[in-house]
Amino acid sequence: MSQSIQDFGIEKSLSNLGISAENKGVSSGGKYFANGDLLESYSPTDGKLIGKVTTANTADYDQVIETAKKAYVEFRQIPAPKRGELVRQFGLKLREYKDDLGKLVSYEMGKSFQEGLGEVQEMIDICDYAVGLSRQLHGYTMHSERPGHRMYEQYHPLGIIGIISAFNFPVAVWSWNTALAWICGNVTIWKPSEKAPLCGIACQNIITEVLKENNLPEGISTMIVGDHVIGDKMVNDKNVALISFTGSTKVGRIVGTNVAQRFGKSILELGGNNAIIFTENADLNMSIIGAVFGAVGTAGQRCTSTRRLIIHESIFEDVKNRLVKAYGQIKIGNPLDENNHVGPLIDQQAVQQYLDSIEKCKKEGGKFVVEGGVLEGENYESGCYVKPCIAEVENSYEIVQHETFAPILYIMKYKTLDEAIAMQNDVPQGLSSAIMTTDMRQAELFLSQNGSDCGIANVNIGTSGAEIGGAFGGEKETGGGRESGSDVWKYYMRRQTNTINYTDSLPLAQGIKFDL
Ligand code: UN1
Repeated sequence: MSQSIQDFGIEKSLSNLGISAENKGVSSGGKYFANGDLLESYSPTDGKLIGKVTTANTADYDQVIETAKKAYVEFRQIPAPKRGELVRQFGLKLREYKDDLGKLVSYEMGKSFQEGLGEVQEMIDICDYAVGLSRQLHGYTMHSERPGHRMYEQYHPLGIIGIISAFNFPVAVWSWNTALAWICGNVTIWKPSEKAPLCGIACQNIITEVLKENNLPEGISTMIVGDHVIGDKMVNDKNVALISFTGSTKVGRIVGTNVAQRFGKSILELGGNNAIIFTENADLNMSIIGAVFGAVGTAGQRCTSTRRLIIHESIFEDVKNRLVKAYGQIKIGNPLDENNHVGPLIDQQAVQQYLDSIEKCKKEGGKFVVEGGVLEGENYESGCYVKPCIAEVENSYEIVQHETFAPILYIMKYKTLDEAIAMQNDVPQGLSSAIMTTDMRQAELFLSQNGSDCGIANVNIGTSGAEIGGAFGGEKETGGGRESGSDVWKYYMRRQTNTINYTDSLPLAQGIKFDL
């Protein structure tokens, strides 16, 4: 019996979040406006139109920049702990809207409701983190080589921070950037994914409430739904001090180059090709759960999704059989229904890429031990539901070197741990990695300078599901950026070194004499 989407309360959530059938996609200065083309947002869950959004044209963009510039002059003068208070209140509002926003994420993007809630939880966590940090934007003091001199460093805001985010984390990535950017005294301009624009409008509505309640200018947080023309404008605009871009390596290469060209700053979060090494000492019960969640969670559309399993030859058959059994139990369907593990891919284009990758893999010699395919019939009308699949491959296959945003898991054998680590590292991307082992020598080798070359390296945990407190990001073609925890806040500020002479003479550094 097919359940209608109303049974999951989506209409009510949309109305609570201020989403209408027709929406304006630009919010700045306390009002919504937009004069560009019309964008329609369809749900991959049931193929239905959720709402329409008028996107920005270039004149709208210019207006957004002007509003943001004005707001910045005001906002940077508010003390950091007071800016933290804004973020604290935002975190409280997110708790109120958690259920509604989690549901919208699930409906518009297709991840399971549980994962939608998890994403909003990441937003709440980064707010809590940023509130504490707003009293800890520490700089060093140093001993000067000159007598009667004091030397220290301080951090100032950068200005306007541009955030261009992807469909797969349609709300959390914005908040990782904004929560830190705001406590640091910056204002933000967000271009949400064109594949999840209503999530953008919902978030903007929530922060607008907080800004209004505190009588703060809305230019602190502006949003602009637009296509690549607007993206290009942001990237090439010297008014935008830092661009935080999440997306493909292909687009990230262009973004990084263009921002560098104008000496802007960038944070790039690009593709991953994440592997888990299963050693002969792995605790298989927990390892299988980690691998399966990593591979099929968010239908394989996380940057951190597990794409490769590198398995010791002595346990290869056992692991393969357990995986086949586990995949047999996966329920695919409406992500709002909590009985299902896996929802749809984002759209038909993603389905085509999934099918093309399977085809390529087969051509290169891949042997599918769990077959893929597109689900059809009742409950799958959107045409975006696909079967998570597993292929036995060689790491060197061209398709294995490539990130496909879909639930395709590649498995391969190794003999020695050195060989496994070399395979793990032998891809262009460097985001996340993991080893499953109960042997501390193996674990420590994996974490050493001779081990994983990724930004994230885990032991006895899968590749996805990183916590807010750590720096998130990766090396090589993943782009080198870091977001959220640790000392990542420094990316959003400019460092200034100050030397103060409190004597009545002017000794020069390096012992230089300059007498007049
Ligand atoms: C992403 O896929 O772009 O580690 C981010 C995770 C999440 C973030 C993923 N915390 O899986």
